[in-house]
Amino acid sequence: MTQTTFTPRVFSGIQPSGGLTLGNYLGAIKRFVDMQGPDFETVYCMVDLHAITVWQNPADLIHNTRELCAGFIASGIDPAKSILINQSQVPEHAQLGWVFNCVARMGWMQRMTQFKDKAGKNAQNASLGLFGYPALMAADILVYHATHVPVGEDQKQHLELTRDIAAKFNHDYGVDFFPMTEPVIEGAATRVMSLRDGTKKMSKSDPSDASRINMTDDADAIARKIRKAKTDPDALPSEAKGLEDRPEARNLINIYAALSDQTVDQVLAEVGGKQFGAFKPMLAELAVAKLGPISAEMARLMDEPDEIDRILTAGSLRAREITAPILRKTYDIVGMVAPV
Ligand code: AQP
Repeated sequence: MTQTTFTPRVFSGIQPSGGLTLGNYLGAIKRFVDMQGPDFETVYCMVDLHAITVWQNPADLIHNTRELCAGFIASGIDPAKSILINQSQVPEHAQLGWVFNCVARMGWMQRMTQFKDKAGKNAQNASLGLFGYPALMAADILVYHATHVPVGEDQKQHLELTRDIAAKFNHDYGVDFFPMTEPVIEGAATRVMSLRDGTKKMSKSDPSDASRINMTDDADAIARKIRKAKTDPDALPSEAKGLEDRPEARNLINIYAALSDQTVDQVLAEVGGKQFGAFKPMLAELAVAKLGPISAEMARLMDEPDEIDRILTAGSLRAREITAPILRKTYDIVGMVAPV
C-alpha cells in the first residue's frame, strides 16, 4: 500500500468545565499559540460534549464556553489564523465518535487511568460518556486527520489510544486512511501541580481554590496563593538534580521557567541558594505580569458575547469543510449507503 501524506495539522481542545487554570495555560494554551504559524493548520476546540460527561449547569456551560474562547483569543490565538470552534457545532466529531466506539475495545478503555481517577470509588454511578470519552477524543483529533496534538502530560495515554484506534481502523478495513497522530508534550510545565500538594495535578475541578491559579484571578489573589503555596524549609538548589524528591519546589520552579520561557537550569542558575521567602515574590511578580494582561483582555472580550458566538460559528463553518469529507469517506469505507 502506498503511504498517504497528510497535511500538517494541529488539533487540541479544552473542556469548558470551569474556569481556566494556570495548568491549562502552560500545559496547553501557551503551546497552542506557539504552534500557530506557517508550519501547521491549527484547530482549537472548546470540547463541550466532553464537559457534560460530568454534570454541568447549562447556564454555566454557556458562560464557561465563551470564557474559554475569550481565554484562547486573549492568550494569542488569532481566529483569522486558527479555526476556533465549540465541539457541538461540528457534528462530525460525535458521528465519528460513534464509529470509534465500535472500533475501540472494552479492554483498552478499562485501562484508562483518567476514568479511574475521575470516576473514583463510585464508578458504577459514572456516566457512560465518561467511560467512552477517550474514543470521542480520538474522533475529535482524527476527524481532522490531525498530525500533531499539543497536550499536557496527563493526556499521554489518551493519545496512545487514539493511535491504537487509528491503527485498528486502518487494519480492519485495509486502508491507510487515519494518520498516526504525534502527541506534542513539551516544555517546562507539561504537568503543573496543585499549589497545596505537589503530587496532585492542578485542576479546575479541585474543590480547593487555593490549589490553583485561575486565569481570571486578580493580582492580589495570585500573590496570596503563591505566598501560601506549600513548600519545604530548604533553600532552592542550583541544579535540577536537587529538585528530586521536592515536588513542591520543583513545581514552582517549573512554573517560573515556563512563564519566563527559560529552562529549569537557567532559572536555577539565577535563583539557586535563595529561600522561598525571597523566591515566591519573584514568582508572584512574574505571574501577575504574564497573566494580568490576559485576564484583562478576557474580561473585555466577555463584554461582547455576541462577537465570541460569531467567531465560533464562523470557525465551525471552516471546520466542517475539513470534517464533512473525512466523515463521508469514513462512512464509505465502513459501508454506509451515501445520499444520492
Ligand atoms: N495541571 C496541568 N498541567 C499541564 N497541563 C494541564 N492540562 C490540564 N491541567 C494541566 C492540559 O490542559 C488541556 C485541557 O485539559 P481539560 O481541561 O480538557 O481536561 P483536564 O486535563 O481534565 O483538566 P482539568 O483542569 O483537570 O479539568 P477537570 O478538573 O474538569 O477535569 C489538556 O491538554 C491537559 O493536558
